[in-house]
Amino acid sequence: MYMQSFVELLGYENKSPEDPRALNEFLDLLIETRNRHNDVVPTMAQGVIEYKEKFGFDPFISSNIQYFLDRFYTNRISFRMLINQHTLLFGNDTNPAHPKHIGSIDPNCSVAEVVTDAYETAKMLCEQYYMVAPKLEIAEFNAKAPGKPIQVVYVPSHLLHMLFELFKNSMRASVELYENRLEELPPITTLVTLGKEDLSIKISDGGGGVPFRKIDRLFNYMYSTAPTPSLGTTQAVPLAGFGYGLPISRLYARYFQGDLKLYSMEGVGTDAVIYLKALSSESFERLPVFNKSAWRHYQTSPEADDWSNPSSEPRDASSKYKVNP
Ligand code: P4A
Repeated sequence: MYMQSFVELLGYENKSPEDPRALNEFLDLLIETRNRHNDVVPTMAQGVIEYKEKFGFDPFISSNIQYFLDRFYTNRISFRMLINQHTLLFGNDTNPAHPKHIGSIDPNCSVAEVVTDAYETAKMLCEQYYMVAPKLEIAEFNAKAPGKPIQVVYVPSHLLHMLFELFKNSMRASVELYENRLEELPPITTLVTLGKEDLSIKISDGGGGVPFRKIDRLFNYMYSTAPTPSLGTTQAVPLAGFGYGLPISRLYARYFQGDLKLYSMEGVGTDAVIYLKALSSESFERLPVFNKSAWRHYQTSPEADDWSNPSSEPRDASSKYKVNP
C-alpha cells in the first residue's frame, strides 16, 4: 500500500500546480490514497496479535514495537492532516458548517464545546451498553484573561478524538465500579485551564483507578493488543476498541507539542490531563526523523539489568532477548 501510494504521488513531482487538470487529478488521487490507508490501525494491530500468538510477549520486542508504532502513527497523523488540508482547501469553496475553519483547523476552537461534544458521544455509547452514564461537570479557569471563555488554534477533530477516548475510559471504570450502587455513581469532572504557556484539560473520575505498576501498560501497543471480540461481527463492545485509544491519543497531543498524562490513585479514581500549547506559534508539528540514532534504537540489545531483582540474579548479556550476539 505504501509503495503504491508513494509511486502514484511521485507521478505529480514534475507537474505544474497551475495546470487545473493536473490539480484535479491530484485531488482525486489524494482522496483515493487516504481511503486506501483507512484501515492501517486495525491492520497493524492484527500484525501485533499474530506476532504475539506465534512468539509470545517479549519486553525487548515490545519496546521496539512501541518505538516503531509511535513514529509510524505520528507519520500517519501528519500526512492525513496534510491530505485533509489539501482536499478541504482545494476541493470545495468553504465548509458550510464551519465557514471560519481553515481546512481542519479552527482558529477559535472553543475547548469546552469540544469537551461537551466528546462527552455526549461517549455517553450515548455508555448508555447503550450499560443503560446508565456518569454526569458531566465542566469548569473553566482562564488565568490569562479572567472570565473569558477558553479558545485555542487547534484541529477540533484531534481534540475530539483524545477527549472521546478519555471519557470512554472514565465512564467504563466508573460504571463498572458502581454497578451495584448506581444511585451513588460519581460524575466525571472536567477542568479547562489557560495559562501563559499551557492550555490544560483535566478529566477526573471516581472509577477506582489503576495501580501505578499497570499505568504504562495502558499506553503499550503490544501489551494492550488483544484478539478483538468484535472483528467481523456486528455485536461490538462499545467502550473498548483495539486498545490503541490511549497511545494514539497521546500521539495526537504530542503532534502539536503537547502531551497526555494519566495520574491514577488506586482505590479512588483517575485524572487524565491533556496539555496543549496555548500559543499557535509553539504548536509546530512534531515528526519522527530517520537517522543513525533512530537506527540504533532497533539494534541495541538489552544488557543485564542494572537494578537489583529480588527473584533472580541480574540477567547476563547472553540472554535470549539479545538480537546481535
Ligand atoms: N480504572 N481507572 C481506569 C480504568 C480502570 C481509567 C480503565 C479499571 C482501564 C482500562 C480501560 C479503561 C478504563 C480511567 C480513566 C482513564 C484511563 C483508565 O483515562 O478511569 O480500557 C483500556
